[in-house]
Amino acid sequence: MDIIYSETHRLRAPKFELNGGLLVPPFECPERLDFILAEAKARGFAAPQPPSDHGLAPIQAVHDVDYLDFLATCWDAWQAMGFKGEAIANIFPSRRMTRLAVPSDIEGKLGYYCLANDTAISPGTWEAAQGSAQVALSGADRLIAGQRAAFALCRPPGHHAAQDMFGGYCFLNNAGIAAQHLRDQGAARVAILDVDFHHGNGTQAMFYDRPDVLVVNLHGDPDYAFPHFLGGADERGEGAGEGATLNYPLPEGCSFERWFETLEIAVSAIQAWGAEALVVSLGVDTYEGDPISAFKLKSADFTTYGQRLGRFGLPTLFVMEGGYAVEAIGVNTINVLDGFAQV
Ligand code: OKP
Ligand code: ZN
Repeated sequence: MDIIYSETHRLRAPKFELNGGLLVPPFECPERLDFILAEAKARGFAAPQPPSDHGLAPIQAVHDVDYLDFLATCWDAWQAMGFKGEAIANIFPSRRMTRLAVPSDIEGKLGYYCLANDTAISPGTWEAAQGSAQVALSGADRLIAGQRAAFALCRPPGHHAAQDMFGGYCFLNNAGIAAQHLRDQGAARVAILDVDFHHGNGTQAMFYDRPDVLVVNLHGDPDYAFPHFLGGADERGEGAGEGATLNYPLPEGCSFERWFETLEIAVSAIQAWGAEALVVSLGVDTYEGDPISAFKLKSADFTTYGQRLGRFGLPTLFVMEGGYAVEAIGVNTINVLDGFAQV
């Protein structure tokens, strides 16, 4: 299985994350990918390959132009204000704040496009986000060329990013961009299976009214888990997309047995829907040792579900999302890919 990877991810290196009322070193850090690369090498995977440049057009196919322009200019505009720290949003268009115009002021813009103030914009963030999207696009190219599977080792992650929103460590929705690219290159029906602990609100929003991309999430129930305001079982798509969104919220402390039973249901639904290609939003923060999540998967369980996805038999693009137990992220991620490849 080809691994696609770009060094540009290192440009995403914020100093701070607002967590528990403190500015702490971000959970989503560059070292995450070092552990994954080291484990891939140790387990005999071929050296990672750089992405090819697809430009902005396939990104614009799912993200709004004004949002992309904001991401491209945010850091410079923030600095021009004379602010000394990283760009962290502090005001949002919440309920009863209904003036729809996008402010020209950068603090206003930042809040307008932000969904969670855990995510600081720092120098190099836009360049890294674009590189991450190119990794996903190049992974999709492998499926288009007829390969059975590919691993897009994306960073920053993407599944919380919507058409016009960043947050939850995400800026561009890599899985969504890849799914759209597969559609544009001839796949009639593409499914996205999001197994990250957190609900992929951005991916869901992006395809909510579309019948051609099925979005399936297994995640911590938003009642107790980030992102809190999307991911209920009753959200099933709208209009032409009715039925093409499926949500399986799961309880705190969820065991692998319960999780895997739910995966079986999700896989059956994807099969019945008739997907031609599968994009897996691969977050390994379902691990029992994850510092910010609440499921109980052990490292061996990642192999088991990788094997299950391998037996499923669809052309499959794995897109890296979360996973914050850095010392275990390599083993857990490669276990999924290895399990898949064993079948
Ligand atoms: C990104 B991905 C507040 C935590 C805020 C949320 C986690 C974002 C996860 N205590 N950060 O889905 O792995
Ligand atoms: Zn996550």
